[in-house]
Amino acid sequence: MSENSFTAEVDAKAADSGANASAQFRERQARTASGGVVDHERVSLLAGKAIKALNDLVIEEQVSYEEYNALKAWLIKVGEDGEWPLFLDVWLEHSVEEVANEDREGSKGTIEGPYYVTDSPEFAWNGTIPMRPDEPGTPFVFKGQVTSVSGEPLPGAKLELWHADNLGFYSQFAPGLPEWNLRGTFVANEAGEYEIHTIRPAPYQIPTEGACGQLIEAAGWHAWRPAHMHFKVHAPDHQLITSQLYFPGDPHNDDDIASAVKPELMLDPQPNPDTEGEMVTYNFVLDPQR
Ligand code: MBD
Ligand code: FE
Repeated sequence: MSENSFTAEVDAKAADSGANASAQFRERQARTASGGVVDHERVSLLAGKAIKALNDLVIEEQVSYEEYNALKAWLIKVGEDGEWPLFLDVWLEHSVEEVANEDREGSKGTIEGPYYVTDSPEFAWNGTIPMRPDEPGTPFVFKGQVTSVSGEPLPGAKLELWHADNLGFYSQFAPGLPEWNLRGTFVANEAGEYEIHTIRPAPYQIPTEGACGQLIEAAGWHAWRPAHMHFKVHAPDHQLITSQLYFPGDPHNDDDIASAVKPELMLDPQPNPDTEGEMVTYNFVLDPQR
């Protein structure tokens, strides 16, 4: 394969991710009980404040018609590219997560991002996440225990894990990957333990050719999230935790474009003494339902 056709393939994959994220979100939202209904008073308060904040900004910064029309064109393109989930999860979700988890004890959480899919294939407490036979990347063993804040183990806790491949692509969003590649649900054993075999994900770059990429380039920002693995951990009578874990030494741990890195979420991988690759222990502590 020539260098150019490789670039074209990568771009084509990136271009599809936004549209897929919008379609997936729409479906999931339709399945929720409330259908996403917010009461009139909150809509009036929040929409009113948001509109006022933007008007204040226009006056304060003396926004020109040229700038206003550039904004209009860009907002239209965000929708056309299906990049509203990407835009919102990168630049807003971290504050929503902060508010939502203010009072929680136990492990820290962070944002979900645009690439979660429900109902991934289920496995026992120790197993290999679905991957291609020749999946590129450093083999990575992730083990630990789920406990309650009281210290009591939580047998049968479920860990949903999803992450990008060695090129930074997510299955079901970038085309050409098996449906459940690098996505799985693992059920902790009697002691609340799990041991999951996977590969180390690559850093994630916001697609450059979509509206979000266009904004990043126009502003002269960088487009990177550090390499990360996503988790949802649940156990009966406990609060669900949505989290991401990161790898020391990643150049973007300190300037994640999605502002989702926290010191508590840094892994400490070590060479695996038993086989090729690395291993790490990370425990999840869940807050009881209140
Ligand atoms: C990702 O992989 C991600 O986790 C977030 C939050 C935003 C964009 C891509
Ligand atoms: Fe991600």
